[in-house]
Amino acid sequence: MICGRILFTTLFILSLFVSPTMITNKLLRAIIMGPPGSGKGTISERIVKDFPMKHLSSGDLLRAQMANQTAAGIAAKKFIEDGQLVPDDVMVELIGNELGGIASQSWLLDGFPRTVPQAEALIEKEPIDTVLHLDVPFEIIIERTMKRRVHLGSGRVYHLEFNPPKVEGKDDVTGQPLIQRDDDKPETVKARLETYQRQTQPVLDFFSDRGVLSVFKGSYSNEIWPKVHKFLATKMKPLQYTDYGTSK
Ligand code: G5P
Ligand code: MG
Repeated sequence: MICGRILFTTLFILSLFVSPTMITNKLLRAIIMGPPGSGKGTISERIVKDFPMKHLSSGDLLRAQMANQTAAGIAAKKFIEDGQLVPDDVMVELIGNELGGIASQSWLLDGFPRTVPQAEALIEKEPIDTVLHLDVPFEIIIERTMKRRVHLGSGRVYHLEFNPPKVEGKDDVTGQPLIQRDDDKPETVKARLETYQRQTQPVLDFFSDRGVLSVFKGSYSNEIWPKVHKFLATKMKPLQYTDYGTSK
């Protein structure tokens, strides 16, 4: 009886030190989807600034593997340069390994899964809570990707007009050089859009059938961003809200 009281009192005192964030923030398993150049990287950078989540981009991961000339990077190079998808077995293993390393955190997967077999392999291992679909018209994408610049080390993404670096050609955080992606040539972007229609759009139906798909329609990231923030805030407690204005 006395032991029970001591235990109860101890638990009560401990509970006073647990913040509401710790109680309400269950781990969130989220995916962001959308055509090439739709703003997945841009919106993901914003999400991880305002929500306690880890961003994992399959494209950034592949570009790092190519730069380091790993076996996966060498296998992937030809497919990426042709605007085709890297084989499912390579991707499932690569992403599976990475997810293993961040299992204790909430995460946001960008660029994976991109085929129905990848989606099936993922949900066998991970329950997916929510899938954000950036539904951006194809017409505006080619111009966007031509003016894109990226920082290879971090995956930070810029645009010569929409989101220019503070110093031309240099990453804002590290000062290292920015590069233009090899697969951002207009003909490769066209091939990537076709690949998306053929192989990735069925993944949207896959998640819609499972009741976890939310669609965010719009032509500009600044138009889409407040809606994404509002939606995610219903799933987990935000750290803040960053306003990026209304520029297009
Ligand atoms: P990636 O790297 O996943 P994609 O094709 O899915 O490549 P991408 O090109 O990275 O997607 P994004 O992330 O959707 O596009 O868009 P972004 O970078 O944020 O924005 C594009 C540009 O537009 C930027 O310059 C940004 O600043 C600008 N921008 C954003 N919003 C606005 C706006 O409102 N206005 C304006 N004016 N500009 C804006 O995959 C690459 C390749 O890797 C392989 C495939 O070969 C793929 O093609 N791959 C896989 N293969 C098989 N399976 C997988 N799961 C694979 N994942 C990757
Ligand atoms: Mg991207």
